[in-house]
Amino acid sequence: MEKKSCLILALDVSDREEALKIAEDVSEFVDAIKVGYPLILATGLGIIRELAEFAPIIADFKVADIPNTNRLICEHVFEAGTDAVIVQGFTGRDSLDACIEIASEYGKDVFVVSEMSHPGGAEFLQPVGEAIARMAAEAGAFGLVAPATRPERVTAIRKIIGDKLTIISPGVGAQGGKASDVIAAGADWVIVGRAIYKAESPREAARKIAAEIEAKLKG
Ligand code: 3DU
Repeated sequence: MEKKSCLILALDVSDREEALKIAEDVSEFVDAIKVGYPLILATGLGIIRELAEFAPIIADFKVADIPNTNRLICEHVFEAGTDAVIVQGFTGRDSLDACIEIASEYGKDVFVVSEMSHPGGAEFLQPVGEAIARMAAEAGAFGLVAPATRPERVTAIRKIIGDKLTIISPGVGAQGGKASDVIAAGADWVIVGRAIYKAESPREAARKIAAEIEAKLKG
Protein backbone atom coordinates (compact mmCIF):
# COMPACT_ATOMS: atom_id res chain seq x y z
CA MET A 1 0.00 0.00 0.00
CA GLU A 2 1.52 3.27 -1.05
CA LYS A 3 1.74 6.06 1.54
CA LYS A 4 0.55 9.34 0.07
CA SER A 5 -2.29 10.97 2.02
CA CYS A 6 -1.93 8.57 5.01
CA LEU A 7 -5.74 8.43 5.07
CA ILE A 8 -7.92 5.33 4.73
CA LEU A 9 -11.68 5.59 4.24
CA ALA A 10 -13.85 3.19 6.27
CA LEU A 11 -16.77 2.75 3.90
CA ASP A 12 -19.49 1.42 6.21
CA VAL A 13 -22.51 2.45 4.14
CA SER A 14 -25.06 -0.17 3.06
CA ASP A 15 -26.03 1.07 -0.37
CA ARG A 16 -24.03 0.11 -3.48
CA GLU A 17 -24.62 3.34 -5.43
CA GLU A 18 -23.79 5.50 -2.42
CA ALA A 19 -20.63 3.49 -1.75
CA LEU A 20 -19.41 3.84 -5.33
CA LYS A 21 -20.20 7.57 -5.44
CA ILE A 22 -18.35 8.28 -2.18
CA ALA A 23 -15.39 6.14 -3.27
CA GLU A 24 -15.10 8.04 -6.53
CA ASP A 25 -15.50 11.43 -4.84
CA VAL A 26 -12.81 10.86 -2.20
CA SER A 27 -10.36 8.72 -4.19
CA GLU A 28 -7.97 11.63 -4.70
CA PHE A 29 -7.50 11.96 -0.93
CA VAL A 30 -7.33 8.36 0.32
CA ASP A 31 -4.64 5.69 0.04
CA ALA A 32 -7.09 2.81 0.55
CA ILE A 33 -10.72 1.98 1.20
CA LYS A 34 -11.60 -0.30 4.12
CA VAL A 35 -14.74 -2.38 3.69
CA GLY A 36 -16.38 -4.60 6.28
CA TYR A 37 -19.51 -6.45 7.24
CA PRO A 38 -21.96 -3.52 6.86
CA LEU A 39 -21.21 -2.97 3.16
CA ILE A 40 -20.40 -6.56 2.16
CA LEU A 41 -23.41 -8.14 3.88
CA ALA A 42 -25.67 -5.52 2.30
CA THR A 43 -24.30 -5.58 -1.25
CA GLY A 44 -22.20 -8.75 -1.68
CA LEU A 45 -18.52 -9.45 -2.25
CA GLY A 46 -18.75 -8.22 -5.84
CA ILE A 47 -18.56 -4.61 -4.70
CA ILE A 48 -14.89 -5.13 -3.85
CA ARG A 49 -13.86 -5.28 -7.51
CA GLU A 50 -16.01 -2.24 -8.30
CA LEU A 51 -14.43 -0.22 -5.48
CA ALA A 52 -10.94 -1.40 -6.41
CA GLU A 53 -11.24 0.87 -9.47
CA PHE A 54 -10.76 3.78 -7.08
CA ALA A 55 -8.26 2.58 -4.42
CA PRO A 56 -6.67 -0.52 -2.87
CA ILE A 57 -9.19 -2.41 -0.74
CA ILE A 58 -8.69 -3.57 2.86
CA ALA A 59 -11.21 -6.19 4.02
CA ASP A 60 -12.03 -5.61 7.68
CA PHE A 61 -13.49 -8.98 8.62
CA LYS A 62 -11.56 -9.18 11.91
CA VAL A 63 -10.98 -12.84 11.15
CA ALA A 64 -10.92 -14.75 14.45
CA ASP A 65 -11.21 -18.51 14.09
CA ILE A 66 -9.19 -21.73 14.10
CA PRO A 67 -6.38 -21.91 11.51
CA ASN A 68 -8.32 -23.97 8.96
CA THR A 69 -11.37 -21.69 9.02
CA ASN A 70 -9.14 -18.60 8.88
CA ARG A 71 -7.44 -20.07 5.82
CA LEU A 72 -10.79 -20.66 4.08
CA ILE A 73 -12.03 -17.15 4.91
CA CYS A 74 -8.84 -15.48 3.71
CA GLU A 75 -8.92 -17.39 0.42
CA HIS A 76 -12.41 -16.01 -0.31
CA VAL A 77 -11.35 -12.53 0.72
CA PHE A 78 -8.33 -12.46 -1.59
CA GLU A 79 -10.17 -14.19 -4.47
CA ALA A 80 -12.68 -11.34 -4.23
CA GLY A 81 -9.94 -8.86 -5.15
CA THR A 82 -8.88 -7.30 -1.86
CA ASP A 83 -5.34 -6.09 -1.24
CA ALA A 84 -5.29 -6.77 2.50
CA VAL A 85 -7.28 -8.40 5.27
CA ILE A 86 -7.70 -7.41 8.91
CA VAL A 87 -7.56 -10.29 11.39
CA GLN A 88 -7.74 -10.56 15.16
CA GLY A 89 -4.55 -11.43 17.02
CA PHE A 90 -6.09 -12.82 20.21
CA THR A 91 -6.80 -16.18 18.56
CA GLY A 92 -3.07 -16.96 18.74
CA ARG A 93 -0.05 -17.59 16.57
CA ASP A 94 -1.32 -20.63 14.65
CA SER A 95 -4.49 -18.83 13.57
CA LEU A 96 -2.47 -15.80 12.51
CA ASP A 97 0.10 -17.93 10.66
CA ALA A 98 -2.73 -19.46 8.61
CA CYS A 99 -3.82 -15.99 7.44
CA ILE A 100 -0.28 -14.86 6.66
CA GLU A 101 0.40 -18.06 4.72
CA ILE A 102 -2.59 -17.52 2.43
CA ALA A 103 -1.82 -13.80 2.11
CA SER A 104 1.71 -14.54 0.95
CA GLU A 105 0.40 -17.08 -1.60
CA TYR A 106 -1.72 -14.28 -3.07
CA GLY A 107 0.96 -11.59 -2.58
CA LYS A 108 -1.37 -9.67 -0.22
CA ASP A 109 -1.10 -8.13 3.25
CA VAL A 110 -2.38 -8.95 6.74
CA PHE A 111 -3.16 -6.36 9.42
CA VAL A 112 -3.56 -7.64 12.98
CA VAL A 113 -5.81 -5.97 15.56
CA SER A 114 -3.72 -5.47 18.67
CA GLU A 115 -6.34 -3.55 20.62
CA MET A 116 -9.56 -1.75 19.76
CA SER A 117 -10.56 1.91 19.87
CA HIS A 118 -13.92 1.80 21.67
CA PRO A 119 -14.18 2.03 25.50
CA GLY A 120 -14.73 -1.74 25.77
CA GLY A 121 -11.42 -2.25 23.95
CA ALA A 122 -9.69 -1.43 27.23
CA GLU A 123 -11.48 -4.24 29.11
CA PHE A 124 -9.99 -7.43 27.69
CA LEU A 125 -7.81 -6.62 24.68
CA GLN A 126 -5.67 -3.73 25.93
CA PRO A 127 -3.86 -5.77 28.61
CA VAL A 128 -2.65 -8.20 25.93
CA GLY A 129 -2.22 -5.64 23.13
CA GLU A 130 1.54 -5.40 23.41
CA ALA A 131 1.97 -9.20 23.40
CA ILE A 132 -0.21 -9.38 20.29
CA ALA A 133 1.92 -6.67 18.64
CA ARG A 134 5.09 -8.68 19.37
CA MET A 135 3.53 -11.84 18.00
CA ALA A 136 2.39 -10.05 14.84
CA ALA A 137 5.93 -8.76 14.26
CA GLU A 138 7.42 -12.24 14.75
CA ALA A 139 4.83 -13.80 12.45
CA GLY A 140 5.62 -11.35 9.64
CA ALA A 141 2.36 -9.42 9.45
CA PHE A 142 2.34 -6.26 7.34
CA GLY A 143 0.78 -4.10 10.00
CA LEU A 144 -1.24 -3.58 13.15
CA VAL A 145 -4.55 -1.92 13.92
CA ALA A 146 -4.15 0.36 16.97
CA PRO A 147 -6.58 2.83 18.55
CA ALA A 148 -6.65 6.49 17.47
CA THR A 149 -8.73 7.19 20.57
CA ARG A 150 -5.65 6.44 22.71
CA PRO A 151 -2.63 7.93 20.89
CA GLU A 152 -0.39 6.97 23.82
CA ARG A 153 -1.17 3.32 23.07
CA VAL A 154 -0.15 3.86 19.43
CA THR A 155 3.16 5.24 20.67
CA ALA A 156 3.65 2.30 23.06
CA ILE A 157 2.99 -0.18 20.26
CA ARG A 158 5.26 1.70 17.86
CA LYS A 159 8.07 1.36 20.42
CA ILE A 160 7.59 -2.40 20.50
CA ILE A 161 7.50 -2.98 16.74
CA GLY A 162 9.91 -0.24 15.63
CA ASP A 163 9.74 0.22 11.86
CA LYS A 164 9.15 -3.48 11.23
CA LEU A 165 5.37 -3.12 10.85
CA THR A 166 2.98 -0.42 9.74
CA ILE A 167 0.18 0.90 11.97
CA ILE A 168 -3.31 1.78 10.76
CA SER A 169 -5.43 3.59 13.30
CA PRO A 170 -9.23 3.85 13.51
CA GLY A 171 -11.14 6.09 15.89
CA VAL A 172 -10.66 9.53 14.29
CA GLY A 173 -13.68 11.83 14.07
CA ALA A 174 -16.87 10.15 15.31
CA GLN A 175 -15.03 8.25 18.08
CA GLY A 176 -13.17 11.35 19.21
CA GLY A 177 -9.61 10.85 17.92
CA LYS A 178 -7.74 13.56 15.99
CA ALA A 179 -5.86 12.65 12.80
CA SER A 180 -2.79 14.82 13.40
CA ASP A 181 -2.39 13.52 16.99
CA VAL A 182 -2.44 9.91 15.85
CA ILE A 183 0.08 10.52 13.07
CA ALA A 184 2.31 12.32 15.60
CA ALA A 185 1.91 9.32 17.93
CA GLY A 186 3.38 6.99 15.31
CA ALA A 187 0.57 5.73 13.04
CA ASP A 188 1.25 5.35 9.33
CA TRP A 189 -2.39 5.76 8.31
CA VAL A 190 -5.53 6.96 10.03
CA ILE A 191 -8.84 5.27 9.26
CA VAL A 192 -11.89 7.52 9.08
CA GLY A 193 -15.48 6.42 8.51
CA ARG A 194 -18.47 8.49 9.63
CA ALA A 195 -16.63 11.83 9.65
CA ILE A 196 -16.24 11.36 5.89
CA TYR A 197 -19.14 9.26 4.61
CA LYS A 198 -21.75 11.07 6.71
CA ALA A 199 -20.42 14.55 5.88
CA GLU A 200 -22.43 16.85 3.64
CA SER A 201 -19.49 16.67 1.23
CA PRO A 202 -17.43 13.50 1.78
CA ARG A 203 -14.86 14.82 -0.69
CA GLU A 204 -14.37 18.05 1.25
CA ALA A 205 -14.22 16.18 4.57
CA ALA A 206 -11.55 13.82 3.20
CA ARG A 207 -9.61 16.74 1.69
CA LYS A 208 -9.55 18.53 5.06
CA ILE A 209 -8.33 15.48 7.00
CA ALA A 210 -5.67 14.77 4.36
CA ALA A 211 -4.54 18.42 4.61
CA GLU A 212 -4.38 18.20 8.42
CA ILE A 213 -2.18 15.10 8.16
CA GLU A 214 0.04 16.70 5.53
CA ALA A 215 0.53 19.79 7.68
CA LYS A 216 1.49 17.61 10.65
CA LEU A 217 3.99 15.60 8.62
CA LYS A 218 5.57 18.78 7.22
CA GLY A 219 5.61 20.65 10.54
O1 3DU B 1 -15.73 5.41 13.82
P1 3DU B 1 -15.71 5.51 12.32
O2 3DU B 1 -17.02 5.74 11.68
O3 3DU B 1 -14.64 6.50 11.86
O4 3DU B 1 -15.26 4.08 11.74
C1 3DU B 1 -14.15 3.37 12.21
C2 3DU B 1 -13.99 2.10 11.43
O5 3DU B 1 -12.88 1.37 11.91
C3 3DU B 1 -15.17 1.17 11.49
O6 3DU B 1 -15.24 0.47 10.25
C4 3DU B 1 -14.82 0.21 12.60
O7 3DU B 1 -15.43 -1.06 12.45
C5 3DU B 1 -13.32 0.09 12.42
N1 3DU B 1 -12.56 -0.22 13.63
C6 3DU B 1 -12.65 0.55 14.75
O8 3DU B 1 -13.37 1.56 14.75
C7 3DU B 1 -11.88 0.22 15.88
C8 3DU B 1 -11.06 -0.83 15.88
O9 3DU B 1 -10.33 -1.09 16.93
C9 3DU B 1 -10.98 -1.59 14.73
C10 3DU B 1 -11.74 -1.25 13.63
